[in-house]
Amino acid sequence: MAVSDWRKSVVYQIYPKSFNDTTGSGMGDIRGIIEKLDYVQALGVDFIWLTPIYESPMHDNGYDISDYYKINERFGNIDDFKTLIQEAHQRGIKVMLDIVINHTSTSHEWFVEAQKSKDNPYRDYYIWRDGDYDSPPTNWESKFGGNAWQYDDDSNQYYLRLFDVTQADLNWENDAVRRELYEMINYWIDFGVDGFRFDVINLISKGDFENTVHGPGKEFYTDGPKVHDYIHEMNRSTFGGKDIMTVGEMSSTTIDHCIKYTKPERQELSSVFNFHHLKVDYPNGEKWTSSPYDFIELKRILMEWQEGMDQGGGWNAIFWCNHDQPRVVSRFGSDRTDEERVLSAKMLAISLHGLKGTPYIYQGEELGMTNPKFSRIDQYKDVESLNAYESLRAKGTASDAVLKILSEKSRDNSRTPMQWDNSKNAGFTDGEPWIDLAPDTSVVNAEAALKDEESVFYTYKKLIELRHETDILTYGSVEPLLMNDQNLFVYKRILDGEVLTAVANYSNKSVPYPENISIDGSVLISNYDDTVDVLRPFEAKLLHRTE
Ligand code: TEU
Repeated sequence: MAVSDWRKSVVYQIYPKSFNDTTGSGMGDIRGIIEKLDYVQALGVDFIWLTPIYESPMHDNGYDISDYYKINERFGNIDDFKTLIQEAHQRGIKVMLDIVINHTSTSHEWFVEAQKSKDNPYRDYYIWRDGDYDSPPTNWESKFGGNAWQYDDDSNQYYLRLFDVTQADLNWENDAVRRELYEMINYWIDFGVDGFRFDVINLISKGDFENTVHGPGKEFYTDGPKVHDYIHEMNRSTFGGKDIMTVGEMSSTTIDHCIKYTKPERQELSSVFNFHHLKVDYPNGEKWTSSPYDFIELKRILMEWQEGMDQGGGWNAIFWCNHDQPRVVSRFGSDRTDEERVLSAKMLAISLHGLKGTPYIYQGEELGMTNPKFSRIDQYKDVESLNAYESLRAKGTASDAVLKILSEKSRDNSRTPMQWDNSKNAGFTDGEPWIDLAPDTSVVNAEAALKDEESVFYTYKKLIELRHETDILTYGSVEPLLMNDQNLFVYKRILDGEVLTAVANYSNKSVPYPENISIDGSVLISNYDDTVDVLRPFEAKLLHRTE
């Protein structure tokens, strides 16, 4: 379906490697996505976002691109992608590509050339600094562990890599780099894509390279000095003024910067992802721990961003899950019993989709897919998880304890294959899946969900319909309520004499309705059939009234 305003769009994220395999390779492919477009259409979303499908050695599952113009042959070819766009468009679904331009793979020909010598014309496409072996230029840390500078024997210099050693950061100071990247983006616009997700785009402008005094160094490249100039220039040189929706992935950013990134008159991006609300189970900022999440803090951060962006004229992307995060039902809901799984998955959906911004649904979230609870290290494939395992073991943490942490925090929790039906490998592949499936495929699968009117799938479908039809969900302002309540997440949306109230009980017990505020109106959606005088375990609803 075509929505009149892009701000009413809902996006479905596809992780191609784990979506649907048509060749028996054990990895998903583009033809597999085409095969499932009817399913995506049945859900009712406006866009699909594909994580990177370009040529890549896959050290970071495609976020290490070796050729921006070629399709990864594991996923298919350019004709398959053309067909995917056509078939999606026929169903009223737009296609969003993932653009990774903070770094390239070290297998990219630019880097291969750059590494040949200090005077190679491509040398300056990347960021090089002098330094002897064992004394890197700064103490900046890689997001995947270790120092962010990688030593190059031949030249006795270091190149910067904020992620894996095979992901070299591009030098955005170099005009030629920016021109090449804009040309590539224009190629994909001409090809027919409708939107872009820009990977870690707020890290492209690096600041003070001399600084070695402080800790990990984030402050020297996050929302760096020229980042807004670069993004504005990219907008003007590529998608600006066209019918293209964009979202920037913003690492450790601030509300002030995100207002700037998304305020329409600044001509930068349509919307932003920020991750602050997904760090509420990182005590003292430490991800690699096993720890309950802080509910009050979750509400505080979500509401701070809702109000801040709203008042500043910015635009959020709203989401619980993606390919870097654990499954939300296992994280903020409950997968203890199937009843709790279904109730809490619906509750989380309702509670999030009442917010202001562009909603994103990560493949399988609409089924209430859970973390797989892997118990062995050889089940993990993700470079970040494997590095974390090594580093925690080296610090003396017992293997069982590390495995427990990974089972809660690893990015592989959301990368297990999509569960299509109750057959072998959940219908994902006829071959050997590249990663193990979650164990609950007989209960949690798309075929069963489509047949069951009470499934999580239909809650998502209804929420998408509401987003399209109900203006207050798109445009209404946001008012937080009961911020210190230990169980309830309640907020209001307000627009021209209309009030929408979202109420959600995040606990698995019944709790009384709050006394001091009125929670009333007609029920737009709920995960229970009726209303009683308490809020039952994981009960959630959106209520609408006219003042
Ligand atoms: O992620 C950026 C990023 O910093 C995180 O989400 C990261 O995965 C997390 O902090 C690890 O704890 C993007 C992509 O989404 C991710 O898959 C890539 O690995 C990364 O960029 C590098 O391109």
